[in-house]
Amino acid sequence: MGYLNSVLSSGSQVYADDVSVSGGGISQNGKFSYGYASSPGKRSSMEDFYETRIDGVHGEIVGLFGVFDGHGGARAAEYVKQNLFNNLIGHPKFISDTKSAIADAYSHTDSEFLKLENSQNRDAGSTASTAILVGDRLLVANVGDSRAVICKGGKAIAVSRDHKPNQTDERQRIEEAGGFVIWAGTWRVGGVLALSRAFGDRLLKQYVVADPEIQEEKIDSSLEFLILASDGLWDVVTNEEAVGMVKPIQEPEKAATRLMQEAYQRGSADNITTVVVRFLTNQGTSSL
Ligand SMILES: *[C@@H]1O[C@H](CO)[C@@H](O)[C@H](O)[C@H]1NC(C)=O
Ligand SMILES: CC(=O)N[C@H]1CO[C@H](CO)[C@@H](O)[C@@H]1O
Repeated sequence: MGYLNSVLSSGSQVYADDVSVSGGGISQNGKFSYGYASSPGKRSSMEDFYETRIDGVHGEIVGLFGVFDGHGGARAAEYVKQNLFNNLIGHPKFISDTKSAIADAYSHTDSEFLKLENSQNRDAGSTASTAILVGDRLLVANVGDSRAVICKGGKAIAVSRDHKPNQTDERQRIEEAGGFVIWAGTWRVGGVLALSRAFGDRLLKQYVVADPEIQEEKIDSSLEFLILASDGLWDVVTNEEAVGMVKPIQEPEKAATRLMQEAYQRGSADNITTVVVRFLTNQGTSSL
């Protein structure tokens, strides 16, 4: 009995390590480094996706980072990963009016995905939490509850809002569109979905919109790093705890892995995906 227990428990540890992935890199201009870690957690199928990308757009180096947490299957999250940033980079106003380009790219990606879903009579959905770095601007956009948190001036600050159906303005928007929010284990749109905004969700689309909320931060020496993560992290780790764990770890891949492992050890039963971006703008210049 004792032997079997110890084999089983060490087995589940190994399992987490076996299937988890991590990686990272640094921008060519040395302005930021990034890392990611992703694990399907204690269940067996993976519905979290992420994208980390550095690209040149009209001569500017741009960073694009995203976490996409699927529900009702992995299709929506995978589709958004594959298409959202291409649609955004290809937008004619990407540099001149980045915020409206982001809103357009979200809406265009959602309608293209819904066309596929309609034709196949399917109904998957996904959150998206994205961070775009252009020049000295950080633009964070999201639908759903994959939260973005920054460390600025040493403090943890959420730079996205979780889109939950029982938030007063979200509930009002849903009810004005003819929908309803009821308690079914948690607050749910139409008694079904525990998110008030998402990609996909064809059958609830009138209420569950893909309009992102966008927040902007200046990238200056007070901005240390950014964390994007699926609720597999945020269900068991507070914003302050996450920032405290990342702070002493210079290498973003190690920091992202540390967050993922902590969530796993605290028993998170969900897919866990974390992305950490460290801003290097003024590193090493403080002594000049
Ligand atoms: C929404 O419901 C959750 C419980 O599911 C609760 O913790 C939270 O405070 C509620 N938020 C609002 C704005 O009512
Ligand atoms: C391995 C794992 O936890 N998979 C889960 C990922 O998330 C989706 C939706 O929350 C679940 O249905 C999977 O079981």
